[in-house]
Amino acid sequence: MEQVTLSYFRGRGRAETTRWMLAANEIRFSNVPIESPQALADLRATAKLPFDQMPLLEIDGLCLSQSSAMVRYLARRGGFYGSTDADALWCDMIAAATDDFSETAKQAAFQATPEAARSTLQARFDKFGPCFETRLQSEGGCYCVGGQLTFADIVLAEALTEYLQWIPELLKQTPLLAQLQARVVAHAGIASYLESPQRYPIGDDDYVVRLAQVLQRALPAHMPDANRFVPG
Ligand SMILES: N[C@@H](CCC(=O)N[C@@H](CS)C(=O)NCC(=O)O)C(=O)O
Repeated sequence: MEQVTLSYFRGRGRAETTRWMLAANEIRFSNVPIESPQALADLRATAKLPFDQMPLLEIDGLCLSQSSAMVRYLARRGGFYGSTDADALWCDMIAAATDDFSETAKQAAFQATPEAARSTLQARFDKFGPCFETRLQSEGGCYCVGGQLTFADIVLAEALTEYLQWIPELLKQTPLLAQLQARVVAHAGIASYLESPQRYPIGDDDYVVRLAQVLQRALPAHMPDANRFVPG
């Protein structure tokens, strides 16, 4: 049986939505952590990265690049793209808005202080949260599209889960979003993934440093010796 592998840093980052979608499909996979500039150079030398970027998902004899393409491939594979063209369009629109919303969570560990991260996250939630809540309300309350679980719910719940780790009381005023997040994390495949050793911890300073080291790029300016990994 084919091994499904996901090559990325040892962390959630831009690979996490793909992990949730693999879990929703109950597809077993292995994380392949890329932990040094040489490991990244070796991966690039395989020509499996068409844009020289991670993550890389290897599945069904294919090398998938771009996390949004991975999520949609897995949505089609598992029937998480709604039932009609209009459903698919709404899935795409909600997932794209979720990309805008979740980027702030991906950047949170790079902020100078936890307070700065929380305040940026709260402002972003204040912009998008009511829109997502309204959408859920207009769809009957349970799911974002067509009364069934789609990848839009899964990526939105993944983003909300990140936000909640920073601001536990975030969803007090948006009960439908709170219920959606709880419903998705209770999905059998996703719940099992979240309890597994494959689920990495939330990004912290160590993660930020490891990422800069692998990419040989500058650290956030508030960190000591911010250019320590930049080749001279
Ligand atoms: N839109 C892409 C972004 C991928 C991306 O920026 N990957 C980073 C690591 S998180 C990377 O490989 N950077 C190295 C580079 O761009 O050369 C996705 O979501 O997959």
